[in-house]
Amino acid sequence: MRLYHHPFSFNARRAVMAAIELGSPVELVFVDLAQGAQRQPQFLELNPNHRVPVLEDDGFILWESHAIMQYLADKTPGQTLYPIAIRARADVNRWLFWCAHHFSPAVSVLNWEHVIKGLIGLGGPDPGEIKRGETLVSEFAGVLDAHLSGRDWICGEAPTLADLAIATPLAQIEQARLPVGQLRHLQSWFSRVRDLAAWQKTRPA
Ligand SMILES: N[C@@H](CCC(=O)N[C@@H](CS)C(=O)NCC(=O)O)C(=O)O
Repeated sequence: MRLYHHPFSFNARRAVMAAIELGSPVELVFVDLAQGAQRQPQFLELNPNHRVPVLEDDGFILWESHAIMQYLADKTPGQTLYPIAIRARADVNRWLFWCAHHFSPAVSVLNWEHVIKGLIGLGGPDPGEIKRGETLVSEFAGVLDAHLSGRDWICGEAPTLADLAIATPLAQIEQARLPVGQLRHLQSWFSRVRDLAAWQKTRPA
């Protein structure tokens, strides 16, 4: 299997982390986003949305990071990251959708304003966007923090796809000035995720 990624993409990172934790036999293929490789015809054939990650498995092409995580887990006999029991699986799915629809987009606003715009020379942060991003992140991170009170992991007693998916947008926690410093349950959980081998192995150089 080939997994197209970029080391600075938190969307790609969650798929790469899942592959590592699951022991999936993937070959990582670097897509040079800074040079616009994702808009070249060859890549657009894989993903017309011009985004990483993309998984290629013997002619089957899959994009969307959360779907890739689920697929890799489903291909792995005996794995524990994505429970089989219907309610346990629904719980993980709930947090994966929450990540895709609420948490990641909220964090992306502040990542864009505080980190990416500067890197690609698009000028300073927009105060209106920062306020919008801070409001969104505070709201959703607050939900996560309350959920993590008395829990080590988001679903059940051990890490699942939910922990991997939701942690990667926090990678730039300081540079993106995410307003989560006071959220102590979230902070302790995030330090547990940072101890996972997959987190260490996917740290951008
Ligand atoms: N919903 C998608 C989002 C993927 C995404 O936005 N990837 C970004 C990198 S973090 C990308 O490839 N951007 C390149 C572009 O927009 O041209 C997923 O979860 O896979």
